[in-house]
Amino acid sequence: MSSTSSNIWPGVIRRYSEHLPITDATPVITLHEGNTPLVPAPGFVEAIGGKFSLYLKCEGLNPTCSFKDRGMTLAVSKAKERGAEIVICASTGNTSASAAAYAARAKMRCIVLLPHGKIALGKLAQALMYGATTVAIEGNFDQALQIVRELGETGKVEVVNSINPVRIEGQKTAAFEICDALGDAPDFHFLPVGNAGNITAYWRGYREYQAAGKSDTLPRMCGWQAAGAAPIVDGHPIASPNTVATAIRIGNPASWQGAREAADQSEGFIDKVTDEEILHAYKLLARTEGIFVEPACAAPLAGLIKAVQRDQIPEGSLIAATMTGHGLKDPDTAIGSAGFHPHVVPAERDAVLKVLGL
Ligand code: AN7
Repeated sequence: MSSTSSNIWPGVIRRYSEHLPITDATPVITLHEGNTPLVPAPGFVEAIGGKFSLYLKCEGLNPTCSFKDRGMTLAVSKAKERGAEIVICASTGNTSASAAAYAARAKMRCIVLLPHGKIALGKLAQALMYGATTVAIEGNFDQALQIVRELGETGKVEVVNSINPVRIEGQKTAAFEICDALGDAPDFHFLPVGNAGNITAYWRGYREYQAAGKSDTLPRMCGWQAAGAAPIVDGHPIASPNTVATAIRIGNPASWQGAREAADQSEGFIDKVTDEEILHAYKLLARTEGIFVEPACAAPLAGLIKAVQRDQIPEGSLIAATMTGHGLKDPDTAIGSAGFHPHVVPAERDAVLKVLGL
């Protein structure tokens, strides 16, 4: 079967090539990322007393189970085009998993700098399995990113953090997919904010699609940080950020300005929620919809609960929310949060019936 007659989803670079900075000379390094489902979540909306439609962009269904694959396919393809041999990133986990996978696919070496002891287990497993060289930093993400910036200046390595502008270009394709699925942009877009690349990317994507005549409206961009790591909301960098949502444990976001512009230009906002609120929304989503996301994704869901309480969402609104990473990324938080207290019984039918009260 020739590639033109194939029905295989080609990945975001080939699907949205006219909107991306590539040429015929760009080698396309893809794991056929993108095309993730936009899942209605009426059970969650009912549980929180909302009167609107909520659609979840389930980015945990990308090849490495997070949204990072959209930007990484482009970052690694462009690095390969330039002849780079080594890619490097700092990461709270998902960027490292994605960089390691695409580097393996591109036959490149990958180095990842991780905040020691603060990486969810699934993400670490991915970086190790894909063969990345992992360096554990006795410090946080912001410190690791500073080191990566300095290593990038040596010219020996290609930085694939979102300070590399092509990462943002790739990530904007999620906004295109949402418009393609809904027929237009939603009224609101909720998402978690850490290093702030993704909110910057979505806003760019929505604006470019409108400018290209492929959508008519623009959403209000509503970003959510964790209270212990909310530099944009608090108005200053946080030296020692902390939150159960380790993915967004970031105190000095690289795309701070992009996030501010997205919120301000779209008449949206950036706000914060506590870890307790995050863990409540995390479990509520799993139990009302059968959708298991990692804790960072629950920040915008907890935010939605807050927005309903504050009466900020007009009746009948259409809201999209990005579920940035899969729940299996962080099994420790899941088990700790749901509680594991097995009923240990003899291997007998009656014992099982008895313990179940049936
Ligand atoms: C699941 O992997 O920064 O605001 O190093 O993994 O674009 O940073 C991850 C961020 C949200 C925040 N949800 O996105 C990294 C990293 C999940 C994430 C974010 C991240 P940005």
